Amino acid sequence: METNKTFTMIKPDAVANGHIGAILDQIIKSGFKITAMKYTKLSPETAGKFYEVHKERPFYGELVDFMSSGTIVAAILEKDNAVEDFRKLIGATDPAKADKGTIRNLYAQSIGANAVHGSDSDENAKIEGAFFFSGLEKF
Ligand code: FUP
Repeated sequence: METNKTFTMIKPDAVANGHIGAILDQIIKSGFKITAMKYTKLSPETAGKFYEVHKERPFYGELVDFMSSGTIVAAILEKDNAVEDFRKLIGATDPAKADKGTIRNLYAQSIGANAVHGSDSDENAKIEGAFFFSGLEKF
């Protein structure tokens, strides 16, 4: 299993609040290389499919509504130890608990509108990357 790739989304709150540039800058300055990127809006069906693993969770409906409420930026990132290092860079799911200087500490609104997604395992990085990007030589 490759350990040098992860998948991220800049979520609708951070896009709407004008933080795309600052977040990408922080990602690049932290040593990640962007190897694919897409600026798009998810339909409720697509957002529902992406978050299917959370289907039974009480927040699933809200999560799907939120993720399909506005533009997002999806990207594949490369770096040694990408999944773990990126989870450190974004901070805890709940921005109130995210370490100072992390992306969620700086830009997230709430546990739901939490600015960015980062894959939680190499296996999920592969699945999530393929969900948005296919047929590319790199992947
Ligand atoms: P994370 O891996 O940090 O994105 O967090 P989870 O996989 O636990 O949750 C996925 C997404 O569900 C979060 F980004 C936001 C949303 N969520 C809620 O809205 N409420 C919760 O209590 C937990 C997660």
